[in-house]
Amino acid sequence: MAQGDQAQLPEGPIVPNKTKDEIRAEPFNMPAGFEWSTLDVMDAAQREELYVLLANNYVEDDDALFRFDYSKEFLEWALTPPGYTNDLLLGVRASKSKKLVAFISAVPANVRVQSTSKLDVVEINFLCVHKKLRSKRLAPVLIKEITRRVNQTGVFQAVYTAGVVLPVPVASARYYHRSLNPKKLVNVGFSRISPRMTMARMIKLYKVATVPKHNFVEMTEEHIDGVHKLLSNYLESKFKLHVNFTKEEVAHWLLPRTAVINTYVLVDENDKSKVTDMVSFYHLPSTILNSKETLYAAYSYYNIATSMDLTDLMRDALILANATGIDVFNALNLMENETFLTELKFGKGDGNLQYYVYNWSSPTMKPGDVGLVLL
Ligand code: MYA
Repeated sequence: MAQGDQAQLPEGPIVPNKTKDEIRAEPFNMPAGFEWSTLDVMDAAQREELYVLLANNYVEDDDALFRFDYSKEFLEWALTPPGYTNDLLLGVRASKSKKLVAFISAVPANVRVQSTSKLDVVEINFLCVHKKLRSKRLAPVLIKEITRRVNQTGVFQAVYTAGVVLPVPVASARYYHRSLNPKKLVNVGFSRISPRMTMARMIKLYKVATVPKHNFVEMTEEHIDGVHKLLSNYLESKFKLHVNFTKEEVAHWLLPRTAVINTYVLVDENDKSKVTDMVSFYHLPSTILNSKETLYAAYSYYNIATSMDLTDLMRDALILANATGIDVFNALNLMENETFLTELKFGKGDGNLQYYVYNWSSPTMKPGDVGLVLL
């Protein structure tokens, strides 16, 4: 049955799980001249190869003005969470030159989807085919092969996001952008000066304070338990689609890494082990294609306010993010983000980001039901 028919099915798998014998044992054939190659991103040379492939060939905006420029440190973070394996960091090389020309990744996670509280999945990301090899149906082979490899680990569902509409999204979210460096954003074509606005007024409009209002501190190992409790309770009580993080995963995904992920916490004055509020954002710059300069962007990750209003917390998030030297702060209209976007002067972006759960029938959800941020 095609994924497109899932709306009529009850919640659950579309195609039943396979037994080991039913899963093809050998890799799918590559077109002549290409071969499979798993990547070890902890190896600096291989990480560099992946970086170069993505920096030159990964996602661009519709007008081809910008292309994502995931840093090497970011790729290491994104691809090595607890339980990852090189077998699912799947590359394709040209057989002769050994040049890396395509890639797709799967890393393990456990999610809630609607009434299914615990489902082992992989998160699929970084599907990329070199520009010179486009439209040769390499992508479907990569997808089939990663599916086979994931199935061999006993997992039959996956979550992923894409700008394009494929069969069948479970939710559709929209990016919003908060200018922090309006002059640069206008100069590089990211923003426009609207009628009746001047650059001077724009700079004033988007200026943020230099010091946060609340006493946020950078997350350290001593906050892992507190963050795990706060985040798990929050996600479980509010959203229909979210990750069930282990403590090890909280440590991996949220402990600060320079120019990759920032996390700040507020602890209870009377019980220092209790984290009451958290702010987090990750760094994903883009190459500005006509100038080869870089647009520095932070993306809202997981933000939770219990001792203050969420808008108040996000005002501090903007101040903390601005201090890291970014040009723009981006957020999807997921989770409770709609409550602060207007007041904090976010502008609506152009494209949608579609959320998918592979091989799982599920009623569609509003963006506010989604508590999952994929990188
Ligand atoms: S989303 C990011 C995707 N990457 C980019 O946008 C980077 C720039 N673009 C490229 O590198 C290429 O254009 C790509 C397609 C690689 C996207 N997701 O080989 P082709 C279908 C799924 O001739 P190319 C992310 O990483 C298209 O509908 N399918 O095309 C999440 C057509 O199929 P069909 C896509 O342009 C990825 C077929 O490919 C996407 O050379 C989740 C054409 O193939 C897309 N984003 O290469 C993947 N774009 O004919 C699914 C196009 O049927 C995972 N296509 O319409 C599924 C779960 C797997 C694990 C399951 C485990 C249980």
